[in-house]
Amino acid sequence: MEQQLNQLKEEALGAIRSADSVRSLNDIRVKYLGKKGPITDLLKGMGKLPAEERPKMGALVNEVRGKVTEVLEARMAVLEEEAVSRKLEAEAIDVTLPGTPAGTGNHHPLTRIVEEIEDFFISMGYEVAEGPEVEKDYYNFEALNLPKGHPARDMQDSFYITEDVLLRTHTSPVQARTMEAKEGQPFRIICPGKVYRRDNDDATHSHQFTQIEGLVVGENIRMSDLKGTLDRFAKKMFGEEREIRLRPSYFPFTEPSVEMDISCFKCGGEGCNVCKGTGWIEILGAGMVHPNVLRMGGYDPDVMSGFAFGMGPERIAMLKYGIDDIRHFYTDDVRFIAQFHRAEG
Ligand code: FA5
Repeated sequence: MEQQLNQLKEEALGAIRSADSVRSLNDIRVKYLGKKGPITDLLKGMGKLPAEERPKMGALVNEVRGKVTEVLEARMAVLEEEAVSRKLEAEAIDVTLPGTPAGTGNHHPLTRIVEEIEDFFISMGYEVAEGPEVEKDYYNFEALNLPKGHPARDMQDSFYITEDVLLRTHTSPVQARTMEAKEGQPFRIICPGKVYRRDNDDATHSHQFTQIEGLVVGENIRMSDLKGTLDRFAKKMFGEEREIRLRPSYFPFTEPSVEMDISCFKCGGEGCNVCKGTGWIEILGAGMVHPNVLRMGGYDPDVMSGFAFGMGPERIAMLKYGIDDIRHFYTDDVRFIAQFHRAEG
């Protein structure tokens, strides 16, 4: 029996040494030390031994069981530690690796240009005014000296909602609304907003685009004030060395009316692809407020005068940033928008 025990011990210790996982070691524990294992069997068989041999054999079985348990527990500790470090290794995070940058948003180029223009006029004492995009025919046309049937209404193809209501075709109705609200007082306003026209979309036209309107009304407001204001504006937006020129034009709500060109910022006036060889680039329409418009707005044209201008910021942004198609502003391609990220001041 002693020999049997020693053999059993060697077998168990060998199995323990070669166990390579906590699970297989647990199986070994059950196999050798469990209730149905050989050691328990041996202990149970002790009763059959002669009484004088029992203490010796009991001690021997206990010794074998103690040894097997001790070695098994030591091996178990090693395997458990290995398992933990394997798990940690698998879950390890290298904090020295560079992080994934979180994408930050930035202003749309159109928003930037509108804000830049607003800031310039605010610095000159203008208030920002707003008006509805769904507008009465009266404010969009009639109050601007464009009665029903006036041929110049065809200059701006309109989206009518009812006979008297339409999507505004320009920001000029805010002129008429502001004059009504100011009740004869002098004022300066700038009005950015969306406008709508039945134009076919192409590289320079959109059926919905942005305009910025400016209007100054007061005593002794003269053409030279308009020219000085637009000159400062052109230099601020396109560089101090810019020249402006005013060409005669026609708008029903201004008299005289002009269109303003700036000297080409690419070639400096010599002629290039941006200015189509002319040296000049058209930027906006403007003029002295027509006496009829002042009168309809509640101002006496013999006492008060004013100047007005209107521009398309998409076209200005296209020129300033060299954008070749107006549709880029509306197709929301982040690759287009992201190009203006770093330029943001
Ligand atoms: C007007 O709308 C006048 N209300 C401007 C004005 C205001 C003149 C005050 C005098 C006094 P016009 O139709 O030219 O004018 O349009 C003004 C600007 O809007 C143009 O110079 C152009 O930059 C822009 N624009 C016109 N149509 C389109 C379009 N379909 N897509 C994009 N921009 C356009």
